[in-house]
Amino acid sequence: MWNPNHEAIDREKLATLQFLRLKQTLEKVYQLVPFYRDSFKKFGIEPGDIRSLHDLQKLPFTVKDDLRDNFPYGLFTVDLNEVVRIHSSSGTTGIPTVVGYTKNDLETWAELMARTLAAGGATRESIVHIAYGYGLFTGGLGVHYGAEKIGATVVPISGGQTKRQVSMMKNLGTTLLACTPSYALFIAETIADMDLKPGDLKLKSGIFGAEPWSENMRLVIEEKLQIDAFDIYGLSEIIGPGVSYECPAKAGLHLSEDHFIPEIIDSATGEVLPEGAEGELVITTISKEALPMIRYRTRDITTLNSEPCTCGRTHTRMAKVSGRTDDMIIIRGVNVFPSQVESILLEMGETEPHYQLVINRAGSLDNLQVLVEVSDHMFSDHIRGLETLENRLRAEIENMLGVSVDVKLVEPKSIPRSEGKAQRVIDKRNL
Ligand code: DLL
Repeated sequence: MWNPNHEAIDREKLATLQFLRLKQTLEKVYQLVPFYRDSFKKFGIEPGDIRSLHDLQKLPFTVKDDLRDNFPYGLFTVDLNEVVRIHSSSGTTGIPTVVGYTKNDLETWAELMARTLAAGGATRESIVHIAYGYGLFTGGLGVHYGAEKIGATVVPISGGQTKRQVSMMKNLGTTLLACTPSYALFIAETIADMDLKPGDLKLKSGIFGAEPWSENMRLVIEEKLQIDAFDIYGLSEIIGPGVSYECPAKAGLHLSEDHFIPEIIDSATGEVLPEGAEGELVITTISKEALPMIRYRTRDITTLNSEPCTCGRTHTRMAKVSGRTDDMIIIRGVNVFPSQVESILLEMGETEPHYQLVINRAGSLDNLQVLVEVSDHMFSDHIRGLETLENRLRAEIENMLGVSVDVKLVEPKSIPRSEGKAQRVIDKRNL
């Protein structure tokens, strides 16, 4: 554990610390950010009305559009002179959102990433290969500062040139890989293409995140790379990676509650749900200086569990994110998440772990097609076998999801590989 004093803090002490930090944050945003002052006033509330952690529920939510409306610096609580770093979130449409960090924010971020890396097996002896993108995306630099804080040896390679990445890992004796889970799969495939075996590398573990990946995908990555694979979660608006991370128990991601207060809400009504219920994760930051966020709606779907963990950390655990409220595909009234399809495909284990969902509209009916790759051997030898497999996959997916789908087995390597976040869904209805 990187910081037992905080990661294994007594939960009563934690609540006291959280309340203190929450009060300070609320006073600050109320005084310094017109947006917060106005939205609190609309709710008829002042920071002084928040008398317990439970009262947090009385405050209004903040959403991504609020950042866009106040672009670029409108929600900052400090003078720009105090801001030493800008990142930008990876949103695909409209005005981007920018986030800022003071010197202390960068220090907090490095601390949180040191916790994340240590939980994923990093020590001073580790050689950490960072294949998350460097730049405005928070993945590369976020992991970088945490790894340096631990004293590990950092290889800041960023994404791309995958064969070169493999050679570097082999030659440098890399022990820990940091990238998206989809890129980890691509790296595993490239290792095989180069006639190497996982055993030719010294990799021991990987910290993978920035996109949803199923439990079955973990097993595939662990098997193909012969490593221990850990899930790490975060979002730019809150700080970047480092919001929550898996420990060796791999029974949920510990969310650093000394810096963030999580809630789960019903995304349709906004109502706060009891512990254990699945819903949208909402986060309030309680230590951020440049850009505090009050009840930020992440759109990520998960559950919370504050029962003690076998690892000794006391911070609440969030379940692996199953998807985003805005990634949910509604096919003829049935809600489908790409990760559910992924889980079924990998569970059956007869295809390659590369897939894409394509949605078309024929007349007024939506049609979901699942493209999934098969092995070279299967594709060239067994036309009849392919049809039978397509039928079996279709039956299994339909049975689990309760909606009819088309399954199309496609040639090896025909689905684009990603170096960052994979594009799992192609929605042709809006084109
Ligand atoms: O993806 C930060 C990050 C970098 C996290 C590297 C982990 C590793 P954004 O680009 O702002 O930030 O995207 C945030 O990505 O709201 C989730 O929908 C998704 N996401 C991030 N981590 C996970 C994860 C970074 N472990 C958005 N599982 C979030 C599922 C994830 N989804």
